[in-house]
Amino acid sequence: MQRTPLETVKQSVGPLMQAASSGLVVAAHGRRFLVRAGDATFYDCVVRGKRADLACGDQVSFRPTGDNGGVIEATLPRQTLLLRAAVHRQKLIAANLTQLAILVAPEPSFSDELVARALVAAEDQGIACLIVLNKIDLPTADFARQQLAPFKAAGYPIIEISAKTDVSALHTLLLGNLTAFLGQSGMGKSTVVNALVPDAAAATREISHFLDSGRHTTTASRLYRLDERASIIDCPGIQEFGLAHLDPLRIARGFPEIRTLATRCRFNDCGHVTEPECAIKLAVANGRIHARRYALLLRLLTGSHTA
Ligand SMILES: Nc1nc2c(ncn2[C@@H]2O[C@H](COP(=O)(O)OP(=O)(O)OP(=O)(O)O)[C@@H](O)[C@H]2O)c(=O)[nH]1
Ligand SMILES: [Mg+2]
Ligand SMILES: [Zn+2]
Repeated sequence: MQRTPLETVKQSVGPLMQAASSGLVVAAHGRRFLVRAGDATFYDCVVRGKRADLACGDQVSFRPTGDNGGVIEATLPRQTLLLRAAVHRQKLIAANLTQLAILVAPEPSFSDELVARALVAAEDQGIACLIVLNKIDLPTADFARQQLAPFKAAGYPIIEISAKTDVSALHTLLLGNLTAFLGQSGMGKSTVVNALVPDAAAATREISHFLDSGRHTTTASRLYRLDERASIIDCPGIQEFGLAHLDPLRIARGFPEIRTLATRCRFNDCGHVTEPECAIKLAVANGRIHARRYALLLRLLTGSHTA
């Protein structure tokens, strides 16, 4: 009897091999990934081969292996990829983000350079950015506001909240977006996410079980679905944000107010540092561009490339 090609394949693969499914990476920890399939079941997956360059938000094709395990076989093309990079090492933060919410707080103190770096990496990917000032219930909130003035001048939305009491100011901004909450440790990212996600406690239990960790500080990124129109990602705290994957021109373009004015520089490839007739240096001198933003640009152009 003649077999069709498909029957031949089935025969050689055998009955143990299950059909591939598609899913979304909802937690990433080292080489392990929690994947949510279309029917809302979770699979504890590994990646075939050596490379595990996947992140929360990635759409994948995987093959269930029984007992809720799976092997990821392919990643679908990404709309965006947020990453940080040292010279020989890069760390993926999240895939397919449409929005980045950088969380800062009056206490512990935050680094505006870290904020600037994260903004540049997101701008480079066309990801919309906003800054969330959390813990405005603290008496030191005004100092944090002053520290954010350069970003406000650059046009970034700054949303003020106190996650312990009210996060409603964030709701409408999340609609239609996959938003990651990123920032230094202790800024309140998980507190915000838990306040936004109705069943976060249950989801957190599910994922802590997966990661086998009961620690307070977040050790792995987690994606939560708010409803059919909005999902959010709680990221572990970061201390540094290397931009080694971006050349000086791309770093400068990551500053929207500089990007807009750079067309007026005498040279097309003006680096805004030593060149004559630079519209950016002129704008800094006359106050149109905030001096601190320019200082941050210079730091990013010459600064550390740790990730
Ligand atoms: N006063 C005050 N404290 C807050 C607020 N939001 C969060 N906190 C506190 O800040 C601390 C850190 O909060 P987390 O949500 O764990 O911070 P995180 O950014 O997730 O930290 P990592 O996971 O380590 O990156 C906790 O003790 C929270 O209770 C707030 O609006 N006001
Ligand atoms: Mg956390
Ligand atoms: Zn210039």
